[in-house]
Amino acid sequence: MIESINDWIGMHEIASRHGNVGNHMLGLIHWFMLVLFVGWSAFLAVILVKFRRSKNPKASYKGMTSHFSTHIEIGVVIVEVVLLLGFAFPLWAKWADAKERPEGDNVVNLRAVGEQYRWTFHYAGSDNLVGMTAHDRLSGANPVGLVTEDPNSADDFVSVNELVVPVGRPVVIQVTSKDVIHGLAIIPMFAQQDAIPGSEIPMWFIPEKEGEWNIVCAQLCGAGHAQMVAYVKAVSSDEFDDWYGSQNPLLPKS
Ligand SMILES: [Cu+2]
Repeated sequence: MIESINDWIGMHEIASRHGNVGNHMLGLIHWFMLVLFVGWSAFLAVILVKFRRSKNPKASYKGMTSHFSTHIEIGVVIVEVVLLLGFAFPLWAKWADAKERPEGDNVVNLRAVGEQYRWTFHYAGSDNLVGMTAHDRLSGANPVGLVTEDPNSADDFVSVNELVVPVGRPVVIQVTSKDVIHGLAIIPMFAQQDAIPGSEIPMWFIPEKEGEWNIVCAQLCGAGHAQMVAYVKAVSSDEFDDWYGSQNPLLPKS
């Protein structure tokens, strides 16, 4: 019942593990906003009737004489400070902590490189280690700037505008950009991260449902922003391994 308000207002379907928690939270917030909307609307209606001109021909210059509203306001401030400092900040610190990031053979490691106007997904290859990259190595043939001398880069491959992920395994994406600020918004995975030139910022999620959805750019990045659409394809773990194994390394074998 609580989730249904999200469907009712046209929220996107969710396909990742933590996304269901986030969506549940959004459901609660929407119900809460509905209660606030109804409450304040009723308050406005009461005020309009109660203080109508025919009943109050002369304005009162004193207003309220009790401190009731001051106490309420202080109470609201205290509750909000507790919510922010006691819950929101610690939860965010835990989520952003590198020690909490999934690790191991099971994890899919990749980079997402934004540019006007496409996403290049740079996968780690069979060693599951993403090769070193450098800005001065960027070229048409090397769109992510892989450093040839790094042994970890030999098996790395890229997928342009198609992000393939396995259901049930953690996906860790280092998000970056070649030119301006972009935003990697994978709405069904409930994950979004700005892509900032010069920074590699991690985001991660565990896909829970097979399917194919759009990835949109979440930052107004130029005239072609609206065309900057990629795809996320969540497949079974076996199907993912087949796809992963069939990709050609970006760098030619020397
Ligand atoms: Cu963009």
